[in-house]
Amino acid sequence: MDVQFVKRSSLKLFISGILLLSFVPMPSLNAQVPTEPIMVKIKGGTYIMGQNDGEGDERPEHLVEIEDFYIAKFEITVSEYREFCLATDRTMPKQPEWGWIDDHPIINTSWNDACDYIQWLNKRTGEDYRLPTEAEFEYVIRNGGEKGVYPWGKALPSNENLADESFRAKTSRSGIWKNYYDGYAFTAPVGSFKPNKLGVCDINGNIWEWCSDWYGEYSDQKSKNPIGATTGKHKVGRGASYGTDPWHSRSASRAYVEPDFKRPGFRLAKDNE
Ligand SMILES: [Ca+2]
Ligand SMILES: [Ca+2]
Repeated sequence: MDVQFVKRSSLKLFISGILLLSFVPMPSLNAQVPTEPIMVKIKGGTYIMGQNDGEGDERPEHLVEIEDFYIAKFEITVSEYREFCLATDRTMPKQPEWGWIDDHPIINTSWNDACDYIQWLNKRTGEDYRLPTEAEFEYVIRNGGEKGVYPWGKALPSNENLADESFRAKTSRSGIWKNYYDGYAFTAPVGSFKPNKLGVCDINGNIWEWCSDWYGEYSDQKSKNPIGATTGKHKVGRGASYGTDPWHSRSASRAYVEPDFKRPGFRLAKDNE
């Protein structure tokens, strides 16, 4: 074949390639497929929710029946939340003092932020993610409804990032788990510790997390898949964090804040696979 012809053909191909590329729409960040969480199937059951000798709002202990559901193995990470912010032109929450680290849990989100994230993810994936209910959350903390003050029994915790000696060393705070060394003064990469008996990580440590419920009083009646008060002023937050002392790390411990309060993180749940 004539060398000049080959050269000219290659040049033509090259130029038409460039022209073609300039007309093919490049995928934007909006078109990227969002990262979806790894979900763990939780087998339902009946358990005793609350703690009669805890805080007043943990009384009365009452029976709750939970149907099978799915919960995310990990808290939503900084990088997952950043995808959402980039795709929706939203600013990230207030950066914590240790900075944004991709595989750490997102923090400083409001309940409304969490709902916006879920709405975006559902729209993009066609899935039906939601926040866990408070009753589901306690069920998972309790390894599927086990009794007891702490999910790890009476010994020191072994698989959660709590207010440990490294937290005291950094902050001089005294409300800590004495003689417990988990190695993280602040947040840890999600899944740094062994999962609980249900296969879920950081459910009672690292950061505290939003539940779907309006905060309300417990009733002594048995309930099935309770979803909290019908309305209210505060939303429920659950699970201990890197800054939580022993009293507030109890399985039944409840927190409640206004839905635009920006501090917790969150994880997703789902009814079906
Ligand atoms: Ca810690
Ligand atoms: Ca957590």
